[in-house]
Amino acid sequence: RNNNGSMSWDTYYTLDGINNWIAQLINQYPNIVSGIVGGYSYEGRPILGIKISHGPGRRAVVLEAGIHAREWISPAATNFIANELLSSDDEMTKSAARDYDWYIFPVTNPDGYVWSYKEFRMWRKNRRPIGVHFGVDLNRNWNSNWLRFGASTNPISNTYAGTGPFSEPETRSLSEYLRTIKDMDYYLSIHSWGQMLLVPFGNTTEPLDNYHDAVNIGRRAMGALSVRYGTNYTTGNIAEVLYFATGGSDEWVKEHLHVPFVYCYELRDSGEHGFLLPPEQIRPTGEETLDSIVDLLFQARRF
Ligand code: ING
Ligand code: ZN
Repeated sequence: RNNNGSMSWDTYYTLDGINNWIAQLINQYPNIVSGIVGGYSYEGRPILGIKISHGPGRRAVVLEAGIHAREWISPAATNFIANELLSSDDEMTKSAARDYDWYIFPVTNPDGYVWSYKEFRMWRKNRRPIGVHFGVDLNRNWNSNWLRFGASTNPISNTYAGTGPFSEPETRSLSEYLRTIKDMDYYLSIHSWGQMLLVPFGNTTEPLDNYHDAVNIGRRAMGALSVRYGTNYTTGNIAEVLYFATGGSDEWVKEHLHVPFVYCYELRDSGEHGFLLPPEQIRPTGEETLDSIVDLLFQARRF
C-alpha cells in the first residue's frame, strides 16, 4: 500500500496544485488530517497547511517550508514527507507519524511562490510593495535580533528586513499561530540549497543553549540521511557554518517559544543546480530528508 494521492513526485507543483492536493488529503484522511491556516499573505492568500494527528496528548513537530520563493525543493520535499507520514509501510516512519502531532506548512510565502512560478524564477522575498521596489525577506523579518546581521535596510536587497520586526503579515500571522501550538519539541525550517543542517543562533558562533546536544543529535541524523544516497551534510551553528544572519524564524522560535530542537535544513544540492534542482531529485531528496527526521525524533526520546 503506497497511496500517493494525486500528486506525482516528478514535477514541481503550482500553489493551486499544492493547495488542491492538501484539500484532497483532508478528504482522504478525515480522522487524521485537518486543514490549518497559519495566517495570511500580503496579497491575501492563506498560508495553508495540514495537521496530522492520531489522537490527543502528543507533542508537536512543525515543518515550515517555502518561506523563500525560489527554493522550490522545500515545498516539494515537504509534501513528499507529509505523504509518507500518511501512507508509508515503514515501521519507523509509521511510529514517527503516530507518536507526534505534525503541523506542516509547505508554502509559508505563497505570494512569492506564485511570483517565482509565473514571473521570475529567482524571486526570494514576499511581494509587498515598498516605494518603487517589492518584497521583504521573510527570513529576516522575525522579532529576534532584527536587523542585527546579514540583513539590509534597502528594499532593493534580497535580504531586506522590512520596516520593523514582524512588519509583514506572513511572519506576524504565522508567529501568532505558532504561539498557539502546545508542547512543541521540534521546529524544522526547510530551505535550499547547500546540504547543511543549521542550529541557532545566527548572531554568534558561541555554543548557546543546548547547542552541543542539538549538534550531536543533528550529526547523527545526517548520518541517517546519507545512508540511502550518500548525500553529505555539514552540521553546525548558522553563523559558523553559513554566515551571520538574524531575524530568521528559527531564532525567534528558539528564543521566544523555547522549543528544544530547532533546525534549519538547507536541502540539495551543493551547487551544481542550486535553486534549479531537477524535479527527478524531489523523491530522493524527500526520502533521505525523512530518514533524517525519523532519526531526529527517535533520538529525542532519550531527552
Ligand atoms: N538560507 C537561510 C537564509 O535565510 C538562515 C539561512 C537560516 C539564515 C536561519 C538565518 C536564519 O539566508 C537560505 N538559503 O535561505
Ligand atoms: Zn531560504
